[in-house]
Amino acid sequence: METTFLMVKPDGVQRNLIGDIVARFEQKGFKLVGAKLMTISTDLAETHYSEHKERPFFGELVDFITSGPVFAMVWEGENVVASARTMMGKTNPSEALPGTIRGDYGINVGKNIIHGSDSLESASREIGLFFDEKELNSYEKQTEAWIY
Ligand code: 3AN
Repeated sequence: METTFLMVKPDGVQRNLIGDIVARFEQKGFKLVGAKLMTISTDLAETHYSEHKERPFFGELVDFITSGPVFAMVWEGENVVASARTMMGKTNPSEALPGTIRGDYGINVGKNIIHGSDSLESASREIGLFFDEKELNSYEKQTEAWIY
């Protein structure tokens, strides 16, 4: 089974979207294995977004992601990395399809509500940046027999 790192960004927290976003992934059939509300330090933000260091919007991105609490999560399931990206919709909410999180709730590329790892490698890196091993829960769910 794959795991991925998802995070409701400060705009999603302020707009009361944590519950809706968690519900979408639960209802899809994925399993929540870790979650916490936290405020990201500048150091962590710069490390997390280091691949965008040279981009003109890097400063803005770091300021935004540290501007208020985020809801960090680890989800587990078959093909969860790619499925979560599909459920999130395109980076620019104006191009994201209705039915996706960004398509349903976003307008602006800077405030696009949710982050999700874009590959297995980034998932493993990002989970390690945001969570301690002991914060991740391994458990069985009865419903899995009806999902897989
Ligand atoms: P995604 O979050 O879909 O993986 P990336 O990795 O291309 O997208 O971008 C990381 C974050 O940088 C995005 N979530 C978005 O908030 C921000 N971003 C991307 N492009 C722009 C832009 N042109 N202006 C401001 N922020 C941007």
